[in-house]
Amino acid sequence: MISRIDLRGDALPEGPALRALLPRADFDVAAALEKVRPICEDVHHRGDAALIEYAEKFDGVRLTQVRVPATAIAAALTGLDPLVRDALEESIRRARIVHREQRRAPHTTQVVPGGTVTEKWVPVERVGLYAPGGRSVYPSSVIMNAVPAQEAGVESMALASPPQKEFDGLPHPTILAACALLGIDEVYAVGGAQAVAMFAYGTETCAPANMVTGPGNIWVAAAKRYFTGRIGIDTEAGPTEIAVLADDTADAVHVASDLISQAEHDPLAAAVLVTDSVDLADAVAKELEPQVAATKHVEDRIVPALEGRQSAIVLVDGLEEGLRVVDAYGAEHLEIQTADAAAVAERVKNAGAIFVGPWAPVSLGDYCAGSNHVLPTGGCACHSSGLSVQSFLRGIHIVDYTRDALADVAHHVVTLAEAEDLPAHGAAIKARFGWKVLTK
Ligand code: HSO
Ligand code: ZN
Repeated sequence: MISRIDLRGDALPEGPALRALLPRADFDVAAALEKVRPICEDVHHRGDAALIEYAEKFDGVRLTQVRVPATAIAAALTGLDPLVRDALEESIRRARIVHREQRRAPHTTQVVPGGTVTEKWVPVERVGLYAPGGRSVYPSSVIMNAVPAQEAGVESMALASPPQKEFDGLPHPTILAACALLGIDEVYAVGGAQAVAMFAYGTETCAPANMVTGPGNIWVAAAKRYFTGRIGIDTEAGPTEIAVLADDTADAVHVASDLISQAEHDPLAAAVLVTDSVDLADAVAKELEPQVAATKHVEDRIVPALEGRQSAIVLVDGLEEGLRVVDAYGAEHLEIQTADAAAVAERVKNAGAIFVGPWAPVSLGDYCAGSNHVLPTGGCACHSSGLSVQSFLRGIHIVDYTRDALADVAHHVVTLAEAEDLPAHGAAIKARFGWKVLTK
């Protein structure tokens, strides 16, 4: 079912050449960009009327208003299964424990006597969160987006999620209930690229936001790319990925179940096992069969995900090569199922999040580890991090120099200004000292 890539024998190539040998999904955001551009501009020009029209076109729902009434949010919480409520509350509690410790205090550096630079951290003022509907109704993702924003001190937060036919045009009730548990009372029944445009431009009912975060399909990713540079975004979330680096100490039953767990998200989801043990590779391949057959989303997601070109068992010569492969791949989620897993995890350079040993599967991180599950996909872990309090903060430098401290460095500033052919820059210094700069 799952393909095999055998990298044993010859020395592994470097960098991009190694990456080219590894599996990855096609997720062509650039092509989708052309399609979302007119939608975004339509929302810009026609506001709520455009949103209502798109709800009818894409979601098959006739809305009278885009804002979800407070009574509907409260009713969703009342109707929530108490066991789900308990679990969501525990997820929120653990996420808060971790994210609260990510807050940053201002820091002042004394550069020279009389000259300081203070870095202060200021939360983004208003954030729009996106929660997908349809196949991916994930209240856990509402938590993973809202908690870091709240812990960062974001004051204004709104959520958008597609209107659902079967719920009278409201977003899915568990999404609304999660909002209630998180204290989010500004919710819009708007989905797709049009939701990102609503937050970016604002409409009659929704004030514009400075930043949009949250997972979504390719249209949401394309809309985020369209607005990049105008508003902040988290990452363009692509299909979920799991890589497992395992040796012959790993339990094939666990490895197989973890691979399937992320394949369950999407037919384009990626499941990659990297191992130096042919026995483990064989055992996992064998174990996948009955486990896949026994689970729910077999035909629509898991089989296409595992059989797709984005998934594979990769055979390597030893752990060192395994580490090179997982670093080249830069998985969204990386499990280390080896002897001395913690020491191996220490050595990994590229991954969205690392799960160490037999008792920390990705599913734990998806819901209740306290870690964040909004993570870089598609190899973006090589340059970006997952969502955190830091994502919602801006560091601002405050520069404070005395006359003497400026006088002391003035000649260097003037020299550099002249070297860059920007004499007015130098003049701004000279003007403060009677147009004379003391040369040292
Ligand atoms: N594994 C997904 C998040 C998720 N899993 C939501 C279950 N629900 C991407 O990290
Ligand atoms: Zn998941």
